[in-house]
Amino acid sequence: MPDPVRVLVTGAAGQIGYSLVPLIARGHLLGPDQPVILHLLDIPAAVQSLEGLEMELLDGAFPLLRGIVATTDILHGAAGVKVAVMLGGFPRKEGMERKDVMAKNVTIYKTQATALEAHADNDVKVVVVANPANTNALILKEHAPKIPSKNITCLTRLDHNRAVAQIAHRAGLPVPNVRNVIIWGNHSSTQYPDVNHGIVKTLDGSKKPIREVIKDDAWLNGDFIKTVQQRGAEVIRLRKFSSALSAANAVCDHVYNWVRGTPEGQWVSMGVSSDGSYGVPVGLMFSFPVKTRKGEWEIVKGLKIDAFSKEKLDATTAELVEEKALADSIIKG
Ligand code: NAX
Repeated sequence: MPDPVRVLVTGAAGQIGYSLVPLIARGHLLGPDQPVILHLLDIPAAVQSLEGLEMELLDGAFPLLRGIVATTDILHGAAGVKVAVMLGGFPRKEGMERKDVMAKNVTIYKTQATALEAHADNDVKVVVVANPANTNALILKEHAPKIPSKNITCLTRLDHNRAVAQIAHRAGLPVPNVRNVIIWGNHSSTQYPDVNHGIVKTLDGSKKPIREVIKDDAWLNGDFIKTVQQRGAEVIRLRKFSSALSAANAVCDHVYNWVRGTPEGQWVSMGVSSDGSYGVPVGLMFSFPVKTRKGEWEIVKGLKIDAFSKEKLDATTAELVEEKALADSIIKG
C-alpha cells in the first residue's frame, strides 16, 4: 500500500463534515487503495463537536484511516496536506448584507491561503465548498500565489450531479447512462445547467443526444434548469438545513475524478480558473466542462454555444465579475 496522504477538511465539525469524513476514511475521495491521515480543522467554539467527531472516526475502525489531527490552528491543520477541502466559512445570517458576509470570508480565506501556501505540500489540491464558493476560491488563489492556480478549484459537482440525476429520472435510465451535461458559471442560482452536448446511453446500448431522448425542449429550457438552480434552496426549505449528504458525496466525486481521471470521452463540471475560454475573463473562478488525467484538468474547448446558452453564460459571468469587484474592494479597504 502507498504511504498515507494527509487530507485537510476545514469546517469539519459542521454538517457536510459529518457526512464527508467517513467517506474519505472509506476511500471514496482518493480510492480504496490509498490510506489517509485526516486533518480536521474548526473554530474554538466547535472544539467539543470536533472531539466527538474524532471519537466517532476512531470507533469506525476504518482500515484506510492511519491518523487524525484535530485542531483549531490552521498552521497545524495545513501541515503537509496534499488535499484540502474547504468547508469552513462564515454563513450569511438573516439581515446581513452580502458585503458583510464577504468581508468575513475575505479575512478567513486570506489567512487560510497564507497557511496553506506556507505549510501544505507544494502540490496541494484545493477544493473550496464554502459559499460563495467561486469567490472564496478566487480569494484563496490570489493570496496563495505560490500554489499553482490550476490546483485551486471550487465545487460545482453537486450541481452537475443534480442535473445528471434529473435527466436520468426523466429518461427512466440509470444515472451512469447520462453523460456530459455541463454546469457553467457560479455555484448560485445564476448557474447554467446545459444539456446541449449531453449524451444518453439508451437500454439498447446506442448513444443519443439528451434532447433527442427527452423530446421536451420546453422542459429542458425551463423547469429542468430552474429545478437544478433552485435545488439547494428546496432542500433547505424541506430539511431546514442545507444539502450535506449530497454535498459530501459531490466533494468525493470532484476529487476522485481530479486525481484518478475522467473516463474516455466523458467530462465533468469543476469550478476552475478561467483561461479565457468561452469569453470568460481570465482568472475568474468559473465552472466549466473539464476532462482530467493524472491529476490535471483541462477545459473542454470548442463546444458550440447557441444564443440561448450565450445569454445564460453572460448572466452568470456578470454575477461573478460583480462578486470579484466586491471582494477586491473589501481587500483594498
Ligand atoms: P455548517 O455551518 O454546518 O458548518 C460549517 C463549519 O465551518 C462549522 O463547524 C463552523 O464552525 C466552521 N467554520 C467557520 N469558520 C471557520 C474557520 N474560519 N475555519 C474553520 N472552520 C470554520 O455548514 P455546512 O452545511 O457544513 O456547509 C459548509 C459550507 O458549504 C457552507 O458555506 C455552505 O453554504 C456551503 N455549501 C456549498 C455547496 C457547494 O456545492 N459548493 C453545497 C452545500 C453547501 O451549501
